[in-house]
Amino acid sequence: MTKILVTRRTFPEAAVALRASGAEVVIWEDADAPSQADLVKAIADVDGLYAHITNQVNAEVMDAAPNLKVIAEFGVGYDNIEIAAANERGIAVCNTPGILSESTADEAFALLASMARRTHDLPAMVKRGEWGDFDPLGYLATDIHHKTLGIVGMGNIGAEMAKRAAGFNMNVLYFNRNKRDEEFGATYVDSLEEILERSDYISLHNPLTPETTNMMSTDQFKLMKKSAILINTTRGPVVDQDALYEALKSGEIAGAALDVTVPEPIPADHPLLTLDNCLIMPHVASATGDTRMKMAMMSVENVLAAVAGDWPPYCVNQTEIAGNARIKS
Ligand code: 8YV
Repeated sequence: MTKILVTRRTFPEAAVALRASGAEVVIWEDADAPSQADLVKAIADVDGLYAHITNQVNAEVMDAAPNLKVIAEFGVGYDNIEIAAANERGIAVCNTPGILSESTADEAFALLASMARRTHDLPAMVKRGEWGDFDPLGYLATDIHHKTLGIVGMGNIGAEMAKRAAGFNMNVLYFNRNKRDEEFGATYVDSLEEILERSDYISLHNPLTPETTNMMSTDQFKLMKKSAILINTTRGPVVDQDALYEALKSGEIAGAALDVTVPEPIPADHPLLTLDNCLIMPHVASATGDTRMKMAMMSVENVLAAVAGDWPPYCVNQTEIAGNARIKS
């Protein structure tokens, strides 16, 4: 009998759809993710894995599952999956592109607005009874309108961020590996250095790769304006956090809002959490009820197609495994 493993709890609708296929469906119902050892044990006779960011799906996990045909990631980023190992073994890897772009850009823009207009720190002062008595020079914020937003990585999420910024009358620049032809209302600049120098806000939207690991470090913070604010909703390791702490503490840049950190969860005693000019969220950019439901149903679609022997609709390595795919009988 076909077996599907879901590594975290999911929406009842997703569970029902999986079970309606007739497959045996095992859902990891604990509030906590399985440990790597638990995953290796649970995956032994599994055909389809519905995976989450909380586990590394590496060669060891794949080798524990000789029948595994598909890894369907709940999310657009799949840097927790060892793609080369999946390619070697002919295992399809899928993700959930497109549907979470708007929610993610909503959160990125909310973080930008929060840092700009100080909704991240002033409410705490009010709670302490520090109203400020309309001091004309007190509690000054930074404008959003007519400031320059630099978008690093112009994929679907970056494009949604550009649309939001246009609605706020911002000037929008973008830097991407390739200049894109579409009209984003954004101006292409051809180096990371230039976009860092020219922007009041930098929002990161590029995937985590060996090239983008620690892409933002001491030298990059030095290039940014001292008044600039960094927004990171992509992956924690894109930012060198030690360098960020120094840059925020010394005033090299004015602020940072991070949805993603290293590690996740960030420990409660992490130095970044001591800074008033740093806002940290618990990796929730896609976490609205509607979007998470769409992500779950897309993951179900991917896993069910593959265990039935069809190419899953959102396969990221179809070309790479075309010759040795396990989903073709
Ligand atoms: C999710 C994400 O929060 O899609 C991604 O790449 O990081 C987020 O949407 C994450 O995958 C939750 O499992």
